[in-house]
Amino acid sequence: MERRLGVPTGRAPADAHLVVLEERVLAKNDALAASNRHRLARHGILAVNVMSSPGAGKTALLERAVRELGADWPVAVIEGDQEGALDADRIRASGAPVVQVNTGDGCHLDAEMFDRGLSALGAAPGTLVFVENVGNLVCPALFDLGEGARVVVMAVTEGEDKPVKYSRMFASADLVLINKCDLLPHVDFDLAVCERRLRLASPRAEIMLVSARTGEGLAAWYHWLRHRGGRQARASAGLAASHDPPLGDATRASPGFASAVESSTP
Ligand SMILES: Nc1nc2c(ncn2[C@@H]2O[C@H](COP(=O)(O)OP(=O)(O)OP(=O)(O)O)[C@@H](O)[C@H]2O)c(=O)[nH]1
Ligand SMILES: [Mg+2]
Repeated sequence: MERRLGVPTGRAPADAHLVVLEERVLAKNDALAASNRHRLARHGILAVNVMSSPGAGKTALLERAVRELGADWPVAVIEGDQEGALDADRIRASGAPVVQVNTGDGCHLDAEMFDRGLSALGAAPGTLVFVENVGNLVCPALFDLGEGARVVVMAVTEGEDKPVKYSRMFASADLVLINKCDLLPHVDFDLAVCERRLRLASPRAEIMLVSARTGEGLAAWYHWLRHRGGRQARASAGLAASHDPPLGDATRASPGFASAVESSTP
């Protein structure tokens, strides 16, 4: 795959203000993402890439999902942060196996980091794997990990303009969760305007209003996940996972396990 990147320069020719660079960097990522997707399908693992700006509530939503889905569906998490393991600690405390991937200078997870995270996680077939991407609404939109679903979280505290300003992120979503709805009475947020803008930015995404604090709307999000998980399981049923190498060291995938995968990105 080829993508084009417009880069402003100080010495553009008279007839152009942009030099168009043909970017093939992402081609390698896309090939590895396709391999990840195939591998996950063969193992009936649903991987959900959760993206948002910093603080929209990704970890809070995942903490609840671990507790509320984990009783009858194995849940594991790959945490992406530039540094530290605070979110991994929170997920571990909620009872799920977790791997922390630190991206260093990088502002997103890529397919190679996801691949390494999966191997370290050693998730059993049928597991629901959440990937909490690095908090920002720009770079993660560009990088396919090979996930089965992309979920974008936005909070009512961020304003209803985000789908317009970061349309690429919202266009890539299968589902948009509008979080912190418990704060609606206290903020200047026009839900109708936001939904109209979301519809334009991501016509195919489902939209759900939720609160990780009160639990409002979460049943619909869990229903959506179960539907996706069932679809993944049916798709993998005809594939012979037994001939695949295991996803990693499954003996390490016990609740509470955390490991750090350091990644250096250019
Ligand atoms: N009132 C309210 N607060 C929430 C809700 N969800 C999350 N928060 C709070 O928002 C803050 C940020 O939540 P996190 O879950 O850490 O956000 P995040 O998206 O994981 O942040 P990064 O990992 O830094 O990108 C915390 O103080 C949460 O308690 C919610 O639904 N309602
Ligand atoms: Mg977080």
